[in-house]
Amino acid sequence: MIKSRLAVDIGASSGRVMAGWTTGHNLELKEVHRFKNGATLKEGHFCWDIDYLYEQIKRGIKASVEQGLNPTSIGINTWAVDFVLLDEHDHRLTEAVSYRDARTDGIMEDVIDVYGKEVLYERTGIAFQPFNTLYQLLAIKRRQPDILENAQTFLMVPDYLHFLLTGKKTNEYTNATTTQLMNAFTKKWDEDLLTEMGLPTHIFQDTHLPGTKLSPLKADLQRELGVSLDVILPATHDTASAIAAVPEWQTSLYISSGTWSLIGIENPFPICITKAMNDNFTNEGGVNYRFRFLKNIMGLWMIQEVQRLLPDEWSFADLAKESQTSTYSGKVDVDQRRFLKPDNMIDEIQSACREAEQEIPTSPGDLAKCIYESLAVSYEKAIKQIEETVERTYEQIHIIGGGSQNAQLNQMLADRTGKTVLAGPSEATAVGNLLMQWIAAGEIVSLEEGRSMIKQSFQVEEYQPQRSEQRYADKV
Ligand code: LFR
Repeated sequence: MIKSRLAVDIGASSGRVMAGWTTGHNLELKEVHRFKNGATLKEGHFCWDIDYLYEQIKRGIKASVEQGLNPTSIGINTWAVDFVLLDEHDHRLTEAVSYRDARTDGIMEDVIDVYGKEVLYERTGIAFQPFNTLYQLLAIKRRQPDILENAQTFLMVPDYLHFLLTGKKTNEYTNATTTQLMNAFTKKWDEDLLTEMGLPTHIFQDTHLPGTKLSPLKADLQRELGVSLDVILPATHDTASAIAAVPEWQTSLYISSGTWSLIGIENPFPICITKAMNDNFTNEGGVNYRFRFLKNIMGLWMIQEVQRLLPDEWSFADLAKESQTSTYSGKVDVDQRRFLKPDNMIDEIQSACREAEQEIPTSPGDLAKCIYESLAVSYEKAIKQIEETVERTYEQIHIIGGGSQNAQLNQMLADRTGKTVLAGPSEATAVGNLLMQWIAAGEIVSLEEGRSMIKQSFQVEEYQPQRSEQRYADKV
């Protein structure tokens, strides 16, 4: 009889509940429920519908029971940085506002003016992104100080969903590091920093590591869902879970490819030198206290937005296919802030091309080609920065996540960099989430064992560079 564990993996555009189980040396995975996600405007702010997400999680649990998968534990991961604040009765004082909301506009710049970048980077190791939790909390402090005064509890999105399931409050470590409020060396909340920023220290919970058994489901939920499950903390930051599933951490660069492209390496310590700060690389906390030295690149968000705006229904596969025959050759700098939440992504790309006196992409194929090529240029630049910083070169790039299925982009990257590109598994985040549950339960002994089981259980496609003369050819 199968005994499974459930990974809830919620991304910016969709969520899924995946059941996983081990069979000897193999790992098995089955999708039991999939649902849409997205931020919508509520009283002038882009917010996630957290109650809807909670309902979808419950549906997924029910579906796994109905499908005879006998779930025994569950863990939730989502994107990073976003949170809710609770009052003394544990009622929400805030919506789960999206990191793409404009409430943080200008705040990071103000903080940098006052404190300088070095102080923050040397302590937290976290890259300067306008949407970091630090700036979101300061936005609340500036515009709604009463909310912060009444807040008793700070929970990040997966922490809050775990709280709804169990009644237990915790801040999971990997996600907490993305706030830019944790000290990368003590691996605890940086209370001095919080005080300097005028933020209350009492709202933060003790941090717990991935693999911690949080609690069984609340009794009323057990009755409602007809199952008793343990909640085991995975790496609740999706990128931390995804990278936990990359087998060759010492020999390979990785790209976690989804709404964002996260490109980097795994490291035993944070790299907080000036070059890394100037290149805007981050050092996010990973499983086993490893660090992800990586850069956020705008990612497939750009194509998701283009697809949403196109008058006809285009699948991502169709867009990729169409781009293959496109002769368009213009590129945009995808790392510009203008692409974070433009009113209209197609207009924004076209304006960027116009400003750079390039041909304007108009057809879906040209737009897709422009995005893929521009992403590949940005990947290549980030790879050079990593190799310069750590003073070594890497022979291969391992792409995981939904975007690893984009053969077009994978080949483009192999051709541009001259490196071998390995692609898959596309469900790395769910697998990494499950890995920490299996380790906590003693079904898998260590991260290393888990990673080698992943290697033999999931198919990985290989792309070899084909057009070497193109390497490092054009720059944006
Ligand atoms: C990817 C991700 C990135 C984070 C961004 C915003 O889904 O978690 O790691 O920088 O979303 O939270």
